[in-house]
Amino acid sequence: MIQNLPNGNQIHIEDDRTGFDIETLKRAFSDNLFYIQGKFPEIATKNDFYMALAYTVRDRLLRRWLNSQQTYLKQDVKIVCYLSAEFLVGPHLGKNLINLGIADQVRQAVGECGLNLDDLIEQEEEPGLGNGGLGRLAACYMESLATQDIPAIGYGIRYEFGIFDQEICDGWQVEITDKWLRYGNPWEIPRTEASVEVGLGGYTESYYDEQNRYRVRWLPDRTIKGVPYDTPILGYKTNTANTLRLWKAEAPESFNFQAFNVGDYYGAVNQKTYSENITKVLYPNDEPIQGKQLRLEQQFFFVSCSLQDMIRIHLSKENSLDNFADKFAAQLNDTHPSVGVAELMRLLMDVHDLEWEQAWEITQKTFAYTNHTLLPEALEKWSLSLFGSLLPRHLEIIYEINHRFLNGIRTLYPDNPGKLSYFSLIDDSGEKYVRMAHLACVGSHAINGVAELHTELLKKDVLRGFYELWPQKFSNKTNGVTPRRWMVLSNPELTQLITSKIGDTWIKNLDELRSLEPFADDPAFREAWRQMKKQVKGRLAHRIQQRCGITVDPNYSLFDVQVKRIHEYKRQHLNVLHIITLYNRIKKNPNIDIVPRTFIFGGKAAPSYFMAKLIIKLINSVAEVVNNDPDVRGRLKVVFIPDYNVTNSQLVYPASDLSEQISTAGKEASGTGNMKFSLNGALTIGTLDGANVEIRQQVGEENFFLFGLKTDEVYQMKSQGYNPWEFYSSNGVLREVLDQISSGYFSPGDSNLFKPLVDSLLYHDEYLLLADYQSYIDCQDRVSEAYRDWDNWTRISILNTARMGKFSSDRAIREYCQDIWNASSVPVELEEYVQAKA
Ligand code: C3B
Repeated sequence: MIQNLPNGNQIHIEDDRTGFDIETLKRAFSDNLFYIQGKFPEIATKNDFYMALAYTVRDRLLRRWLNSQQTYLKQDVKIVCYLSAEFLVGPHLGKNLINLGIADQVRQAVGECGLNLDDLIEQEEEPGLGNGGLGRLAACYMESLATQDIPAIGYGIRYEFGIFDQEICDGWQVEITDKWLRYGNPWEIPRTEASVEVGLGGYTESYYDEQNRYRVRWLPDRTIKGVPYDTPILGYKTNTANTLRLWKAEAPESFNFQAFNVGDYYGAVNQKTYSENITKVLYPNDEPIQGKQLRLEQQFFFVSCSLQDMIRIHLSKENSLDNFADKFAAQLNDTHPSVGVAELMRLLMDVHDLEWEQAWEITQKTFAYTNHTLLPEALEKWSLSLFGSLLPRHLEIIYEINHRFLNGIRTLYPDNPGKLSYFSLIDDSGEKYVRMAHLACVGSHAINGVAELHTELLKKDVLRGFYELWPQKFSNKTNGVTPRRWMVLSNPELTQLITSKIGDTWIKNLDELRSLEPFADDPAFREAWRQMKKQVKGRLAHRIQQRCGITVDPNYSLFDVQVKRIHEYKRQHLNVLHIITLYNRIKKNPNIDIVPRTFIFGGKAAPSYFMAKLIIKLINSVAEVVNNDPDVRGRLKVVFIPDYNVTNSQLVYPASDLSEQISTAGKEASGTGNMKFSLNGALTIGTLDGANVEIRQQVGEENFFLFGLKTDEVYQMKSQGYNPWEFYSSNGVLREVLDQISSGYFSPGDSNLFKPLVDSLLYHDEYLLLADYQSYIDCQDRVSEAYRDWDNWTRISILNTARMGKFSSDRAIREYCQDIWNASSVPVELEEYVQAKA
């Protein structure tokens, strides 16, 4: 901080809330412990120390945040609004230290206070406000937006309970409520003054306004208050800090007076509980939940709050909404916020008096839609009766959008009722539904998939008609991940090794990793890389020992890792078939020369997804047998890491040798874990699915273990009437594995336990495990052979990291900014707040 002296000179003063000096940090830390936590060191808990440090860091964020917001207010900027029902941001403390560039100072400062920084970082409860890939992508994108100085707001839901904590009991998943707010959240600031009201239910009526224009108004029968909670999202080594604004539902101010007056105390409390329910809990499915009213209420609630907020911000700077779309870009993260199309129309017409045509132009120019899935069952739809009873005005608007849209279709395809029912926003083939993807497509000026293959399949299949109609709306935006969290924070050893050779500018410009390539041929560098990998694997081995009581060998064993949500299409059970195959080889020939492997799994199953939960049980049951069989002599180990989340994943990616990306071709939209592994030097075994295709292109075919059917072969096999039984009966090794599972070999005393799983493979096998089995096993044998040549494996590992620059979320965000959002950088200058007047 600079202070002016009376004589006009200036002196440098370290401010306790902004300074980076060690002494200043120590003073601020003690101060916060005393004045915020109300503790002195002797009685402070670890959490008190964590909180004191978090506030110390938050103060330093606030300065940048307020400067950023001030800059956006003063300047003519376009703001990117990322609308997402999920933001899986991960713990803040460590990340903010990296982005502020003060990790070393703070480590020293707390060290001098007798504390260990890593212990304090570990205290943080991560905000699990997402299920998996989609929510985590939103978090990476917020970080990259800030890093590239793009004004942005992330709009979402402040769930009181995030994704459940997973415990494993007797091999089964048990779900525990995630009480992440229990000890307070130092990173958020409630902004009660910016609360908004959201209606639900009721009816609509038409009227004529003073100018005798026909108007409609919505008279909801319930009102919910939305209170924003803001969390600053700081960019890496820049002054920009953007806002993650999450909405909490509360009862409106006025809710209880009347009820209290008539003595209906319970009725009043009931209404309060009802309101607060809306943001109570995250739905723990990574596919949509059909027909749950509360879920639709959540979606509408946060979208309406956010759009009202955007309009308020706009009108605080401008006197008309005419140029709204020039000042805001709203990205729909999947269809979850797509009811926003109807809500923005309503706000513009019913509340702000615009005519349909202008409102529609603004709406289409504002919104863009990202699709994240190809699973047909995952396309969101809401029954007309539910939708209409909750959002009667929005249903009218959707009918009108549909009417106008289908008029256009009728002109384009005369006498073609098939086209009308194909395109309609209303599915009326049976019970009637609102099709949210159609609403999103029609209401947006841009539509994108999240990997090249995925976008092609959208155009060819899922959204084919829309592509034929509006080819110019479609583009691909391959996902990316932030190297700050997934390399610098998670893997300091790797970061240091890379930086020792090529400097540290790669952290903001990931393409520079390419300059690492020549070092792949440098024996000394390879040795250093190997040592680094060993050290990082040792850290995970230690954690596995602590958490699971299983001893694994970080030095000679190949760490073969599959971490992601448990899903049949992701085929964790194919991985298990391979483990059993290796186990059987050992049982037949205990002295067989086999490459030691540690199979590591992690991931949550949706609580109502029976098959996924059975897969978890199978993994743990196989682990029990394999880990304890003396014939195996520790050469194979199977580990299921409980409660896979952002925090745990940061230990896992760096320690992996082999990344399992083995979904059925055409099912995984992109994947982003695949990128985190490869950036950390793991080699990939994978199908030609999602972003695997592009990863393979980048790292080189010879450095990627490819197996399995291609997308068109999958389609072909299915259309020819796939019969898994043929693979079962013609492959003795596979048959033995499946028979073993059915016979109860891994479930002593309950031979029927895994019958549903085996039956599903033998009689349906929707995801073609049996068809891909042999190809997978052969490929895994090539992996083992490759791993025997450590030196060459290391070379390939280095090349993997060096060639992954494309998968930075910075690149993805640049593409969105250019092609979809028309948004640009707005650098933020730090202003001095303390200015003594001369
Ligand atoms: C996921 C997809 O399953 C992944 O392939 C993809 O990488 C990510 O989104 C991010 O694009 N996804 C998800 O996590 N939840 C959904 N409801 C749909 C897709």
